[in-house]
Amino acid sequence: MKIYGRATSFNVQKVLWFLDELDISYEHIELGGRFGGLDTGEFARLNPMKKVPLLVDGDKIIWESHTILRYLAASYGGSQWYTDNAYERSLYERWMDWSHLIFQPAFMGTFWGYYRTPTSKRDMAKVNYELKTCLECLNTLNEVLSKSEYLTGQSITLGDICVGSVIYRLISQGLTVELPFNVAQWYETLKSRDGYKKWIMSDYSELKGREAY
Ligand SMILES: N[C@@H](CCC(=O)N[C@@H](CS)C(=O)NCC(=O)O)C(=O)O
Repeated sequence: MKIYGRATSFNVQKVLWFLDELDISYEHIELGGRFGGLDTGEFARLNPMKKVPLLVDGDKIIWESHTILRYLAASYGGSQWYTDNAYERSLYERWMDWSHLIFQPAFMGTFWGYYRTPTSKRDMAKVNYELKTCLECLNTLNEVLSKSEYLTGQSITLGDICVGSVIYRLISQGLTVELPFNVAQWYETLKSRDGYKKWIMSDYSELKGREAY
C-alpha cells in the first residue's frame, strides 16, 4: 500500500494516523508542497484533483481524505472501526462530515489567515471571525463530550480521528485558544495514542508565513 502526500498536510496526517491505528504496513511518499510533483501527468492520472492525500492499494486508487478513511475502515478495520449497520455508521460519519464542512474550514481560515500569512499581510479581523466559529465548535464538542469519553461513545471512531486531528494545530499555532474542560480531557486521551503523537503532533514550522502550498 502506498500513501502519497507531505506529512505537513493536515489531510494527509489523518490518514497516516489511521494507518498506524490499523497497524498496516505502507510506503509513505512525500509529495506536494515543497516536494512538488502534483502537476505531473502521471499524478493527474491517479488523482484528477492534483491533491494529496492519495492512497494506492494494489490496483485500487483512492483520493479525498475521508473517503480514504472510510475505505480503510471498511477494508481493514474489522468490527472495531466499521459496522455494516448503516445507522450505527452514521453516528460517527456525521462527525466526519461536520468536521470537513464546518470545523475544518473555520480552522483552515485561521491557519491560512494567521500562521501561513506573513505578519504584515495578516487580516486579523478575518482571522478572529474564523476563530470565533472554531470556539463555537469547541463549545459544542464540550457538551457532547460531557456524556461520553469519545464523540460517539466509549471507544474511538473515525469521527474522533477527523475532529481530533484539528485540535493540535488549532491550539499550537500561536492564537489564544483555551480548550473547554471535556475537550481538554478528550485531547489528552488522543495524545496518548502513538499515531496522534507521531503524525498529528509533528513539526509544521516550515509552513509559517508560507503562502504557497
Ligand atoms: N478535500 C481534500 C482536500 C485535499 C487538499 O486540498 N490537499 C492539499 C493539502 S491539505 C493539497 O494537496 N495541496 C497541494 C499541496 O500540498 O501542494 C481531502 O480531504 O483530501
